[in-house]
Amino acid sequence: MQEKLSQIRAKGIKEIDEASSSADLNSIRLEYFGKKGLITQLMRGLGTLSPEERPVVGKLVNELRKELEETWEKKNQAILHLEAEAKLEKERIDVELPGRKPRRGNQHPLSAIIQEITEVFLGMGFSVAEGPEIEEDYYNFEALNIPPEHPAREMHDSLYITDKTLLRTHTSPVQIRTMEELYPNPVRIIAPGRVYRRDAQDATHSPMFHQIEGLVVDVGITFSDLKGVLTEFIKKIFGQDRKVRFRPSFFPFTEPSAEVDVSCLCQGSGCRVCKNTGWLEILGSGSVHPNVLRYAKYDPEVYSGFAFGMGVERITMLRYGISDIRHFYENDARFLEQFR
Ligand code: 2NL
Repeated sequence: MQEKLSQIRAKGIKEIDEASSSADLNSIRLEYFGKKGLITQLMRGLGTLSPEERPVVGKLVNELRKELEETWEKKNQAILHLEAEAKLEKERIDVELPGRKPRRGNQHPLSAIIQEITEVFLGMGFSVAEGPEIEEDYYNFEALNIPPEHPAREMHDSLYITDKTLLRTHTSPVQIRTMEELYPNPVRIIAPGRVYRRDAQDATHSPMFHQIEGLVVDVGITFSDLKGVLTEFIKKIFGQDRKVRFRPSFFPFTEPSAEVDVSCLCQGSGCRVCKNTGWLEILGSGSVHPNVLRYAKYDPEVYSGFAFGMGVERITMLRYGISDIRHFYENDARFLEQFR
C-alpha cells in the first residue's frame, strides 16, 4: 500500500510540475480529485480495510491528498498569474500613437452658391418660398400662360407621373402657389430648388438641376425696378466692375421679356467661356404677363410685377470654371474638396 501511495505521489507531483496551462491543471484535478479520481478512489477504499489498518492508511492517504492539493494550488496560482500577464501583454495598446485625422466634409458648391444668391436677395427684402417637386400640370404650365399646344409641354421634354402630374420643370409653380396664398398682398420672393427635364446627360445638361426664380408683384412695379434689382444682384455676385446688358427675348409668362448678360472677364478680347462675344448669359426675366397675374387673382389693371429665373449649375460653372455639369452629382471627394 505504501508503495502504491508513493507511486501516485511521484506521478502527481511530476504531472503538476509539468503542467503549462490552466487547461492542463484542470485535467489533473479531475484525474486525482474528480468523482473517479485516484485520491477519491483511495478514500473510498478505506472502508474495505480492517479496523487496524484503517487509521494508519487513512492518515497516509489524507497526507497525500493534502500534499497534492497544496502543490496543485500553488501551481494554479503561478499559472493564473502567467496567463493574466500574457493576456495583458497581448492587449497592450500604444496610448502615445498619434490618432488618425478624421476627414472633414465641406459644403457642396451648389449649396454654397444657392446660399450666396439667397443672401443677396434677402438683403433686398425678398423672402424664400418653397413648394412640391411633384407638381400639377395646372401650376407648372397652365397658370403660367403656357398653352396646351406649347412645345414646352411636350411629353418628351417633361417627366410626367400621371396625365396631370409631373416633376416640376421650373420653380415658377412655387411662385404661383405663393401668389395664391398672399393675394391681395404684395409679393417679393425667390424660389430656389430642384427642377427636372427629360434631357439626355452631357457636359451641360442633366435631367435634374437647380434653379432660382424670383417674383415681385405690387402696385406700381415697373421694368426699371427689374433692371435695378437684377443689375444690383449681378454686381454683388460677379463683381462691382462688371457690365450688365438687357437683350429682348420671349417667354410665355412675361411681356416684355429680356435676357440678362454679364460682361466676360476677358472683356471681349476673345475666350472660350463667352465664345468671343464678351458676354455671359445669366438670367431670363420680364414683366409678369397679365394672364399670369389674372390666374392668381391679381387684377393686372391694378397690380404689375417682374420675374426672373436662372440656372444654378450654369452660374456655378461660370464662377469656378467647371467644364462638366456631371461633376456636381458624382460626389467625388477630389472635386468637392476644392470648394473648402
Ligand atoms: C430662364 C428664364 C424665367 C420667369 C422665369 C416667372 C415666374 C412667374 C411669372 C412670370 Cl410666377 N415669370 N418666371 C420669368 C422669366 C424668365 O426664367 O432662363 N430660366 C433659367
